[in-house]
Amino acid sequence: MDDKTRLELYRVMVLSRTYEEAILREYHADKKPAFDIGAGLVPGEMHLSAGQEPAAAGVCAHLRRDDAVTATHRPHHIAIAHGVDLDKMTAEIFGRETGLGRGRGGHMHLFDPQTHFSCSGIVAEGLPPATGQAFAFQRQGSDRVAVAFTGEGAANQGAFHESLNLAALWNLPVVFVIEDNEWAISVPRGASTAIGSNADRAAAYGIPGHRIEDNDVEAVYTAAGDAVVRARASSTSADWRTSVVMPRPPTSAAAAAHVSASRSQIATEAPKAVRPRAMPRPIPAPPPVTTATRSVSSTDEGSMDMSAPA
Ligand SMILES: Cc1ncc(C[n+]2csc(CCOP(=O)(O)OP(=O)(O)O)c2C)c(N)n1
Ligand SMILES: [Mg+2]
Repeated sequence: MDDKTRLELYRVMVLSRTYEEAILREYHADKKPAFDIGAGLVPGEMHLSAGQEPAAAGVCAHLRRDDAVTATHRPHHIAIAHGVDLDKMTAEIFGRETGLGRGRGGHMHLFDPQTHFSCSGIVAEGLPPATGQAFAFQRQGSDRVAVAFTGEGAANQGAFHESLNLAALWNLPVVFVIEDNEWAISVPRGASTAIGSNADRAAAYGIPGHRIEDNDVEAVYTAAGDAVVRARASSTSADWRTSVVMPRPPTSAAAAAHVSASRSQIATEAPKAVRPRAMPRPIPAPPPVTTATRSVSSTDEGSMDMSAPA
C-alpha cells in the first residue's frame, strides 16, 4: 500500500471518529442531569461506531460515488467513508428541513441519492435492497457495484441468507460486509451464532469467505479490493462473478466470494426468475376475535448504544 492510500484511510477514520465525538457531545448536552432519551435536540437513540472505522474506510476506498451502499442502524462511519455530505447528514440527525430526508428520518434512516447511500434501523434490512440494486446494475450492463454493510447479529436474520443465496445464484455485483463487534445489543456472538466465524457461512452459498483479525484497515482494504474488483468485473465481462466480503472489527473478519457463470446464463435465467406469476389465492379472513387483546405500544425496541464496541 502506498503512503497516499494509507493517509487517505487514516483521514477518513479520523474524520469519522471526530464527527461522532461531536455528535455524542451534542446528543448528551441537553439530556442531563438524569438521562432523558426523549429530551433535547436529538431525541431518541444514537448508535455510534467508535472502533469500527477501519471496516468503512477500507471497503469504501474502492467505491465510486455511483456505487450503491446500504448500511445499518450504525451508519455514520460508512456514510462518511462513502462521501455523504456532512452538512446534510448532520442536519438530518438534528431533524432539520435541510437534512437528507428533510429531518424526517433521523440518524438511522439516512438516504442520499447523490452517493446512492441508504441505511435502516431494521436489522439486516439493507441486504435485499443492495442485492436488488446489484441486479439492476447487472441488467443495465453497467460496472456499478452495490455494497451491503451489516452487523454480525444480523447475519442470523433470514434476509442475510436470502440475499447471499440470490446474489450467488444470479452472480450479482454485490459485496456483503459484516462488521463483527461481537455483540448484538446484549447478546454476545457465541450465544446467538452456531459457528465461530461468519466468514465460514459464505461456503454454504458456494462462495469463499475470508476473515480479517485485529481491526486491520490495510487487511480490510486488500480483501475488499479483491471483492470489489470481482464484483465490478462481473458486470462487464463474460465471466460473471459475485463477491461477498465480511470484515470484522475490532478483530475483523472478511469473506470474499465469487461464482462464475456465462453471460447468457444470466440473460436467460434471471428474467425467468422474476417473471410475474399469477396472483396467489386471497388469504381467508381470520376468525372473529372473541377475547380481549392486549394493547402494545410501538416503542423503538433497540437499546441506546453510544459506547465503543467491546
Ligand atoms: C428486524 C429487527 N429485529 C430486532 C431489532 C432490534 N435491534 C436493534 S439493534 C439490534 C442488534 C444488532 O446487532 P448487530 O447486527 O451485531 O449490529 P451492532 O449493533 O452490533 O452494530 C437489534 C436486535 C431491529 N432493529 N430489527
Ligand atoms: Mg454486532
